[in-house]
Amino acid sequence: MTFSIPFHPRLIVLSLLSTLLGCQPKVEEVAFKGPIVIGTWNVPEATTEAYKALSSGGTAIDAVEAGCRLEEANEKGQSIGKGGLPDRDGEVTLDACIMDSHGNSGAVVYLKGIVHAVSVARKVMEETPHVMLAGEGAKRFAIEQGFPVENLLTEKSKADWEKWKETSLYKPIINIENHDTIGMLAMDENGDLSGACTTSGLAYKMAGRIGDSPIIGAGLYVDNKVGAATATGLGEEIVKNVGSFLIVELMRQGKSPQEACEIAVQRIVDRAGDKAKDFQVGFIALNKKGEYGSYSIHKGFSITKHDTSGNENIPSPSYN
Ligand code: SD4
Repeated sequence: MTFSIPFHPRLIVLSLLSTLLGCQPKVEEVAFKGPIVIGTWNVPEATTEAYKALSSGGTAIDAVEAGCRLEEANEKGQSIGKGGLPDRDGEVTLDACIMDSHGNSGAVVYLKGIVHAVSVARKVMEETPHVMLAGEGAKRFAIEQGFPVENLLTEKSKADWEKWKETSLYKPIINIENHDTIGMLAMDENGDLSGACTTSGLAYKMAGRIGDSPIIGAGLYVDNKVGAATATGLGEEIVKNVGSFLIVELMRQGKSPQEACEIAVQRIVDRAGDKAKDFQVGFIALNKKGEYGSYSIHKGFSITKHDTSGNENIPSPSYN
């Protein structure tokens, strides 16, 4: 399945100009320019927030940070930021990363007590010589940067964890809700790409567990010459195939974002075999022309896209 490119007003202007000048370019020769933002799952408020940044001349990196921040602050989302479900010891720990159009990246893992993990990741990228900070060090750095410390465990998530302890059965559930870890990709008016991914990880994970979301190449990858990809689902399976990097490399070889997402899912299914019945992985991708795609192992995944034609949640095609 291939999604079509929205017919951007700039293309019309370029086409009219070139007709007047007597040289009609082929549409494919004209690079599509943003703004466009896509996000994993049904996140219309986050894409609206990101698009607001893009349409007021903001950069793609500002847009993805703004969109992710909105979900991190949303206490109802139990997979991200404040209100995230805890690990099996009752600790909410956050993982996030961000990558800009120059190939810079920053990440935090096992971050406790700070809501806006994505912004701490951006600070790691911009203010330190490193790409990733973990645990206590990440928290100390966030406090130095002026981030407030908060209790991230809400009453609802605490009650759910206490209920879970009655059985203590660890079994990540496919599409537990229609809204989960957020990965966002954006192209700004200059045609530059950026991405971000933020999560509280899998509910009731072992203390110290890190998934794909903060790992550059697994949960997110951006190459401003080619495109960008991000992931959601069972991180252990995404890491093993370096999913987001794979998708960008496939786009580099000429695959569309849709084809690249499908091949990456197929790769995971081929490796995992029968076990793939029991876990979900979903990818979204955006290329330099503004074409996008999404694919998951199981039904129920979706992509939210905001471009000049509006804000839309689109069910993702899937392998099963
Ligand atoms: C993780 N990929 O920590 C994340 C979880 C997730 O939808 O995406 N849930 O493995």
